[in-house]
Amino acid sequence: MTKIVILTGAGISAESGLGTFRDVDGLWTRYDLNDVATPEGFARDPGLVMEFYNARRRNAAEAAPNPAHLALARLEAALPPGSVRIVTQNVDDLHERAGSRAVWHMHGQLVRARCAACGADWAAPPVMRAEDPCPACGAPATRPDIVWFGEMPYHMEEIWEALRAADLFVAIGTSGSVYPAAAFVQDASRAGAETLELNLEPSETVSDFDRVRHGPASGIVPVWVE
Ligand code: BJW
Repeated sequence: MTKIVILTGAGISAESGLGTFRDVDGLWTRYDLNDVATPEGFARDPGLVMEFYNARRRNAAEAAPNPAHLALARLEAALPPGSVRIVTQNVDDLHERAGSRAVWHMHGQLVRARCAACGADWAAPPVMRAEDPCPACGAPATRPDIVWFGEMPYHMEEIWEALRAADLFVAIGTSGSVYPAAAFVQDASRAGAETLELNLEPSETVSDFDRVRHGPASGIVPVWVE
């Protein structure tokens, strides 16, 4: 059975109307990532960080999966169970809403909340406040279930194991500027996988890929899948 690991980034959701981070009109041109995507920023101003993620949760809920998300769901459905694994850096739920089942959210999810005191996690309400009590321990220590800079991404052991077993590694809509995800192409290559980049433009790691195809995800992903 051929094993395919697909890494996705903000570019796959761009045509669903969700902003990327580093493009000309990206989120990091409007917000300082040190303020909204670090534990230190959250400690300084939890209200600002909650506002940032409450707005993104609202935008993601209003967005719909695009042809790229739908094509990946079709690919998973068409192949034997266990053949396709999506590792997404995205915190939206558009892969799941497109029908993908085998999805790991390495940078967390907008639809989940987490307790900074005991680590419990639960379904996020539409509007979250840092002083909301944790349902498990009662501490007023609610935070978004998001992996910020300096924090350990989720599912790392499982991801490395999947990369070691992969026959094909595909990166879609990611700039290749954030680690450890940016190193997955090298991890997969070393383990013998063929590698393919599908992105609007060459990423920072483009030279590490065996094959590349550049264009909007809604066009090139369905073409690759069919
Ligand atoms: C389209 C398109 C269309 C547009 N169609 N394409 C090694 C060296 C140096 C530093 C480090 C290192 N290792 C770790 C670090 C530190 C740090 C890091 O990487 N810093 C860099 C800035 C250098 N990393 C961390 O702190 C991570 N933790 C960690 O490393 O823990 C220790 C560890 C050690 C060893 C092993 C394992 C772990 C945590 C990183 C957390 C990232 N968090 C964020 C924000 C939270 C989530 C959120 O709010 O949404 O995650 S940052 C932000 O960047 C977000 C994204 O998931 C992530 C990646 O961005 P992405 O998806 O690539 O988006 P863009 O905007 O950059 O690119 C979009 C691309 O799409 C572009 O290329 C466009 O061309 C393309 N595009 N439209 C197709 N229509």
